[in-house]
Amino acid sequence: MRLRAKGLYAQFLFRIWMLTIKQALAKDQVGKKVQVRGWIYRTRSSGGIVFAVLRDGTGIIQVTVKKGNVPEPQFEEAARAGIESSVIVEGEVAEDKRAPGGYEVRATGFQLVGPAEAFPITEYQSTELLLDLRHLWIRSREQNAVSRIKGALLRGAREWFHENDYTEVTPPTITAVAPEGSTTLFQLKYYDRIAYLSQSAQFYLESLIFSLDRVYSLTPSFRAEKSRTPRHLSEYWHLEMEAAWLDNEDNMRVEEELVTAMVQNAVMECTTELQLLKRDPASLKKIQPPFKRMRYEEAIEYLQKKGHEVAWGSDLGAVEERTLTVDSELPLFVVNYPKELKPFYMKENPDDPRTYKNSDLLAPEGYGEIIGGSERETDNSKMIAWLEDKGENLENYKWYLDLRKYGSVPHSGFGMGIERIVTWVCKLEHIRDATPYPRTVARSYP
Ligand code: NSS
Repeated sequence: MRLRAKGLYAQFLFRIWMLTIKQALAKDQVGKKVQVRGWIYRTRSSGGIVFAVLRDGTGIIQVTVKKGNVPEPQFEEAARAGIESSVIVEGEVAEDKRAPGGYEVRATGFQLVGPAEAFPITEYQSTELLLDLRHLWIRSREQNAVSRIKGALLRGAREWFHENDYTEVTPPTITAVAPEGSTTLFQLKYYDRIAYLSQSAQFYLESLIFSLDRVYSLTPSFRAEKSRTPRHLSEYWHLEMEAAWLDNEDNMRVEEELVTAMVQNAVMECTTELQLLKRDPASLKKIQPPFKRMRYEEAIEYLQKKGHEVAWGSDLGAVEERTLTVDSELPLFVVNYPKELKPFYMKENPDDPRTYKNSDLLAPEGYGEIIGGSERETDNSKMIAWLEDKGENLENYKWYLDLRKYGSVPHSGFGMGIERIVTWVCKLEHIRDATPYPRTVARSYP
């Protein structure tokens, strides 16, 4: 509080502006007196000068603290301050080609706010250790970039939905239904009975279209995925939408437009962050509709030609999805899957009743499925037969089946795994790096 008050006082008296590092790196700051604050990212001293690189949420900047230019006790503090100490620096912005970003702050004042003990993360660390120290590793520049890109993708999505008259709604995450099958359910004791953590908000979104026409939600979804893979989390952020009067074709057009809006917003807001992660923004600028469509049947033929041992009815796993998209620059829709591979709520395809009117959207470069969507079945008798066959308790689905009884409409929707799209856009090897605190079979700490 005292520091804050002091800072404000200084700004008021001397018009020295507290800037974010991104702001301080702008050309028009050269020669101006500024304050920046953040954490020490790197530091070294040589011959009476401390070269510290400071980071905040927006970037990094070099600060030079020269003996004689700041009061002696402040110089000593600067020389002593280790990596991850939090500091406030006052000084003049100057151009320096050798500094990261091309500018530096030449300090006239230095305050050590929170000294840091020897930081436990050094340059080369095992993946396991970095996961144990996740609460500290999230400060890394890579993790910072991923979080900023994820934020930009979500902002792009919300803007698209807003412009297209969708209402954001807040479905529950404690439920009695299992839209995606009972094998991946997390069960919890809910007072005197059993409930589940939600796999998908879909059924609730379906109910809300009768009030709002077009809705979307962003919620955590939970899947007890027993196998360890680079694309499955036990808890992930699920962006789902549902709209009345939409058929499967319209649904795919929404997906194309939404993915494009998200990716282009990330390119616009986060070019530097993408480059830091070695993702060329130019490759993302090409993400524009229309995306290619391939029937499941064609996908199987293509995979067979490429030497995969698959037949009609085989599920497409990570390996098959990779083959389908490894050479493409655009996402690919695979449409009309066989019924036995997908859930009961999908609408039968009248052109080939062995299949559904559905689509999975696969990311380019072999990243695999990012969206699953479909037109919804409106015939209760078909859904009841399936649920009975699977031994589901129909009582839990009574409310859902009610929706078809009172003013049923053709409708469609889809769900996007946010960490899946982040993995692709950020060119990550493993989905766990697409979220600050990954939850997997092996890990619920920290
Ligand atoms: O199971 S989905 O394919 N489909 C649904 O849940 C529908 N009920 C959504 C809807 O129509 N409203 O999951 C949708 C997406 C899928 O394409 C992946 O991108 C992602 O959710 N997903 C996951 N991401 C990370 N980890 C796991 N385990 C995971 N499972 C699905």
